[in-house]
Amino acid sequence: MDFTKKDWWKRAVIYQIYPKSFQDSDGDGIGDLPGIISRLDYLQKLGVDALWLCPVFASPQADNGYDISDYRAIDPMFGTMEDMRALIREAKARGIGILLDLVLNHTSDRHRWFREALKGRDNPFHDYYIWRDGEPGTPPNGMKATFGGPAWTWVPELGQYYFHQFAPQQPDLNWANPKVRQELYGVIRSWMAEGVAGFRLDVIDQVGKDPDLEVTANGPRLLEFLREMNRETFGGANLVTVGETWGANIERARQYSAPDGSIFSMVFQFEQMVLDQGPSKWEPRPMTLPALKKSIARWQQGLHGCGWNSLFWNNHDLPRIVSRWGDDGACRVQSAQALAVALHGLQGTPYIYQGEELGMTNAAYPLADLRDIESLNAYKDLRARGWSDAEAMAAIHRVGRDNARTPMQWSAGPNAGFTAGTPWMRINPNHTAVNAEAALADPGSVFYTYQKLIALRKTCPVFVEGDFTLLCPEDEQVFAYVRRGGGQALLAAVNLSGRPAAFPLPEEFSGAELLLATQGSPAPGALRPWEALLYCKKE
Ligand code: TEU
Repeated sequence: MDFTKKDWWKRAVIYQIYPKSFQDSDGDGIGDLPGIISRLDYLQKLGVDALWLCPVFASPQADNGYDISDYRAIDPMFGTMEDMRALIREAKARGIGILLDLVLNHTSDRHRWFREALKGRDNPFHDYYIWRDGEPGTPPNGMKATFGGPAWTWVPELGQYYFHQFAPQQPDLNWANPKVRQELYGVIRSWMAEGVAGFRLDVIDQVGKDPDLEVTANGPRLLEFLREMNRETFGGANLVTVGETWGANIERARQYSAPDGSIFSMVFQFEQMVLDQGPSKWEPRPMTLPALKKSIARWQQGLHGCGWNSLFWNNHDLPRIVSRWGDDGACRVQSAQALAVALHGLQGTPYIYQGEELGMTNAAYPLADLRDIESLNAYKDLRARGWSDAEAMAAIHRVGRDNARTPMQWSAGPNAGFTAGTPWMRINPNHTAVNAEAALADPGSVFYTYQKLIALRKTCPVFVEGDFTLLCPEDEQVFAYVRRGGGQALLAAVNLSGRPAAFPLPEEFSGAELLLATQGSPAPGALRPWEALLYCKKE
């Protein structure tokens, strides 16, 4: 990718790496930066333009790096600053940029700022965090932490509570304090000086919070803070910036990703990914294809020309898509391919989460093999609420974050080629069949569908520029849409079910070029189970 071109990220495909689970190089059972360097050729072959690394900064790992104790240091488990510089350099040599994951909403409770803050109310760092006076046992209000329990933790020595949206080990920073903001901007500038291609900003729509009003996302001062951050750091630097914004609606997303570049390049929003979530993430509700299509269509049309979206089915917080909305049994390959095509035909910047290009699946591990703080706390909570062991485990197996975090499956060999030591997290036993080596050797594999989709985005302008019209919105099996722009029209027709589906090719595409077909020559008027087709024609 030519990173000097304006808005290069609109043409990019980004690959997300969970460094702990990608590739170990030194046998300690934990993935590391030299391990990533050793796999750059694989990533170049896939064709991706940038890598988003989940946090690799110094961290006690209460939340696998989303609890940072030093924003300017690499955690020794991942390597050194020199390793990071080598990764940036080696990736760049292959046309690949590096995105760092900045967690600016909170720090670790081991961060020097928080250790200082605990020393007294008059310590200069005290006001870096959010404190309220109170009495033990009576938190300022009833706000709950995402990972269970109250969002307020009592510090007897200070006679105060501090606020944490996530675990108690992740105290929220006080963005209302201008010194905090300046510290963080300094961090961003120091990483820009290292030559990164951009940043993913963790839960960034929460930094304008007002805990007294019980407001976290989209708080009263949010836009002011985000615009200031932009002006003082990456604004005008032609980097890619991705704001993780769980709480964004379309109107908000237009502001966060405004084409004037005043905040971020793009949003990373979850409306589609929570359609099957009930009252809590552990309590599902049915999701229908028409509902999914309607939501996607709203966002496609709502941001066209006035904002920019991320396209993803997976990340490190979500279960594997092939297990979730595909078929991870007999039709694993076909359904992974169908889901890939359905997503990569859309407007936005596609993200591939490590192993998605192999069709990696969920892993139903016993409690002892789970590692995620969220799942481990949820198990206790759900049991305390009267759920049986089987019910709690079924929920965790269905949506737990550990599903995404099992080590990358490179080969059928010992530990899937991930480590020569003992892996920090158990490896999915299906690595004997599902692995990169096997995928690379099979022209019909999921890997090559992704490779082709990435290449198409680079050669056909309609992928980047086209508008969006949904076809057959009520059809419960077929996801089909037409996009027009850049002198081309694109038709995507995907059967997202395991049954054959009727699909008459729209007349105007009868002579069009077949760009991609996942199951050989298309059958007239129909789509095979999980079949996906892309047609393109000149306009
Ligand atoms: O996630 C934001 C977030 O809101 C999630 O914690 C979400 O609620 C949860 O995953 C649902 O299961 C980001 C990171 O992506 C996540 O890994 C971190 O744990 C979290 O922030 C805290 O930094």
